[in-house]
Amino acid sequence: MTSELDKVDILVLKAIAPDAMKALADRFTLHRLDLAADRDAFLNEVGPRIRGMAAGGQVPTDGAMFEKLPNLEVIANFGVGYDAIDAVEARRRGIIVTNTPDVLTDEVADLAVGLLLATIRQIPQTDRYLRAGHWPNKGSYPLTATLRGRTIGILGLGRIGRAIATRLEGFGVAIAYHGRRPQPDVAYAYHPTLLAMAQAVDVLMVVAPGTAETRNVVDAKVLAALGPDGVVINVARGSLIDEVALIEALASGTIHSAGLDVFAEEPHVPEALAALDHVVLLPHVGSASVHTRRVMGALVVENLESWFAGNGPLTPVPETPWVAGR
Ligand code: 8YV
Repeated sequence: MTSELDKVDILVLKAIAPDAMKALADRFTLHRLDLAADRDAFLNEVGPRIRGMAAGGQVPTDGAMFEKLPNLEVIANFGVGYDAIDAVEARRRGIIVTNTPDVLTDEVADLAVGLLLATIRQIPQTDRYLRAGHWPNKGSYPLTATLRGRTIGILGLGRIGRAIATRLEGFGVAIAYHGRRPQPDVAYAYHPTLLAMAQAVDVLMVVAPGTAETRNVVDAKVLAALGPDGVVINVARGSLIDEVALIEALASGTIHSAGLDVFAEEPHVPEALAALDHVVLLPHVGSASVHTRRVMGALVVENLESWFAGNGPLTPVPETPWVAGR
């Protein structure tokens, strides 16, 4: 790599994939915020030198941080969701934001379908039953609910939502969706409101981005509309679901069960949720395979390299102040 790139100081908010960390260290001068004993003192010292950032891990990246990074040009986020970054404030300051779309779509869709099956057929619970030695003593595991005959409502038919829908077609279930607008190229039933969709389906698959508009959209009313056979699967962001209302709906039997890969206050999961045996809880692992984290990491590195080589960002987010071809 050129000596020009060697001079660029990059702030790393949290370690990303090992290959990417190595590639970043080879090409740039890295400053690890996650290893700093006193983050404010660290940012005061290195902040003015920082021109690029490798973001991720849900570390808040907002105006307060930008104040300490007056020469920041680009933020490359490790993940497709960039709700922890204030992209509008970044745009106001002329800072480019990139994310990692496409490279994780199939991985997250696979996990979503796995979580759906695990939740409805109680796969983790049956594993626990066997390991606890109950099979020889208590006999077969109690019969479970089924995917058969269900209608799946997808909240957010974006890249990942579509990949989930494509997989679910193979399971012979009916598919519906809700989003900002109907998508003319799909045959799935469109519902103009989330509540109307919840009334029409018995699985709610949450895949929409975490934004101010989607905060707590899955509320007590939506859960009640799903009904006692209702199953909620969330692979998006915890912020989309009113977690207190969800716990109440699960505890009271208002809905049947839930499979959650994301939570409101990660990595903290409410004890009341963990105490419920009919939910399946995962520690935010949607994209977490060695393969997919490697390609996500590579895209973070490529975005930073491309920017500092003068070729613009490769995968800018929609809010970012970049006009392709300028
Ligand atoms: C995270 C994710 O980025 O892509 C996303 O939006 O939620 C994940 O892939 C991952 O946890 C790394 O922070």
